Amino acid sequence: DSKTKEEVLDSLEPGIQESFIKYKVAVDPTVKPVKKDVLNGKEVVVNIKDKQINAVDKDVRNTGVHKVLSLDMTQAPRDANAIGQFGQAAMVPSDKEQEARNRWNEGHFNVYLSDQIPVDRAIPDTRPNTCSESVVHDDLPTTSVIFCFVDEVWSTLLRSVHSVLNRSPPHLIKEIILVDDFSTKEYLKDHLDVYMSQFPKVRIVRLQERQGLIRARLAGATIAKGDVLTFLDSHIECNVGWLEPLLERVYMDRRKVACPVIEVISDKDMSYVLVDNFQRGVFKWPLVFWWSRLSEDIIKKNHIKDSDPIRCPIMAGGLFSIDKKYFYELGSYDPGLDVWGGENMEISFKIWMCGGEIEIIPCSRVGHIFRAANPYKFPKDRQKTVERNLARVAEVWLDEYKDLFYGHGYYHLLDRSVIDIGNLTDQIEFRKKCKSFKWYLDNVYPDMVAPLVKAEGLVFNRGVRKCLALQKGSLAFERCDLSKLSQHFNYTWMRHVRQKDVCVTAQGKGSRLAMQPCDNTKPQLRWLHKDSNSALVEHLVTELAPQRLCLEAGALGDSMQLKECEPTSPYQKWQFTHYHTG
Ligand code: UD2
Ligand code: MN
Repeated sequence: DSKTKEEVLDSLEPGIQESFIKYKVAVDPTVKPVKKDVLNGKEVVVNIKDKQINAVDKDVRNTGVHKVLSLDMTQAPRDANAIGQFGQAAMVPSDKEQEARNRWNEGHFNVYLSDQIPVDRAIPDTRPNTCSESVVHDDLPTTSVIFCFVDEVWSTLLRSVHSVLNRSPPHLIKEIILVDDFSTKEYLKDHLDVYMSQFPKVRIVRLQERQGLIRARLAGATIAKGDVLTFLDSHIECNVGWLEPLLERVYMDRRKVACPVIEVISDKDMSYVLVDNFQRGVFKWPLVFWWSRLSEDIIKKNHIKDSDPIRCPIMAGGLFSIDKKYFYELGSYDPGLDVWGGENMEISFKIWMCGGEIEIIPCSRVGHIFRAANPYKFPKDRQKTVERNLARVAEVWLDEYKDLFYGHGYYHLLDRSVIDIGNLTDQIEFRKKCKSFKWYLDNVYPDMVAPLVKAEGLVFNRGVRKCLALQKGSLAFERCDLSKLSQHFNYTWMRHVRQKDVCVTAQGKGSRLAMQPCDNTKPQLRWLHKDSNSALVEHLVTELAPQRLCLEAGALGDSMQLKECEPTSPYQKWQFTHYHTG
């Protein structure tokens, strides 16, 4: 019985687009052994140039592999007329608009519509066509699916759980663990237990105080019995065949961490929206998660198919499968991260730098409601919480590159009397086993621009047409000479004008310049210097110097001091030899 997917879909009753079908093939003719390789201790046959892409265990090939065409397991016919059915956009009737508006804040999406849509609605199968060629092993590991939530909307929580139950092969689901991170909503108490008691695989864990998503995930992981941990947000819908391709990657190599493509469930009309292929998760400074599409050049040059796994420098955070033992070998998450944010950076750097890989698997797709705001309260200030988490990650993982993090608007985090980032001893100890951040940039995210300094070289003054030089510990002007190291300065992310470990400093108007040991926490050592065009060094506004002052060369070229800024004065224009953009 090997019908094509199209034939199967054609034969279905109207109104049922999905049904449980699994294709078994004795030997898949599309898999052509090319070379033998040893992956993870197993001998495998690799059928495509790159072993990353598709490998099938030799023995399993002979005994039978199956195509990932496991469609929806729900056999019951669906109400084709229900709103939002098949992932279509739903509309709020005009007499319900006020109600819909009122309920928006319960989840920061259209909660009214979500409640009208069947909890087991069908959604379009958005997998690339080439996914029907891919095969998975018959003996995949089992997984524990972990949802943690705080005050999640009832209908979205249920839809998330149903989508896992309905669209995953039962033998691969060890259990579904719901970790309630101290929700306050009544319906999440007794009701949830009663509702979920019809599904023996669902376990509910209740935290006795608010832990935040990081420690809530850890609480779920601790009790998980599956071979693999699969973390999901609590407002998602897993698409057909989502699980097998993730587990396949972990099976191929237990250090692979597999993420589905995250598709969009519209917060406004709840429609299921297909996303663009070839997206990677990356970061921008200061550690902001970002999507970046592979360039057409790279896709062409490497003959990347739309179903090929994509190496991913940073995971979005919410949805991934990881071998349970490997998760603990990695030291799991830093448990000192609070509530929300930064843990995706932490685990991503950790995975890559300590010997693993993160991949986005295009044949696995999960919809997620992206919300414009967090629908739950932060126990402390939201911004401070996230900044503190990021500072912990930067301190542990970024090495000398942490200046780029702080230098993108986070100078205030350097003052530890203002922000206590907590103890990092364990994290720093673990990190010693891993590769450097420079290695990560060079090998995992080479298109990232991360210059260690903003500008460097000679510091030329346009007025006196001379360069700064350090003579016996004090600053002077000299005829510019690139060969003289005493004329070389860096302009750093800390906004220091520095030579080795001494920094140019000034104390208020009219004061003479001096050199002081560099110290990242001292704001008075910072200078603002935009670029070579507006080339000008201004003293930062500080408590000592509330008015912004500019460094001016004396007309004779024998002195320099802080003066009121005059944007047109060439004596206040300073230019470094070389500027880095990034
Ligand atoms: C993204 C991730 C999210 C997480 C976050 C950074 C996706 C789709 N989502 O933001 O998983 O990595 O970035 O931290 O990649 N929750 C708790 N306790 C809390 C706060 C949240 O249990 O104190 C739950 C929440 O109910 C949800 C999950 O954690 O199920 C993620 O939170 P979110 O949906 O607000 O995060 P999101 O999607 O904005
Ligand atoms: Mn989310």
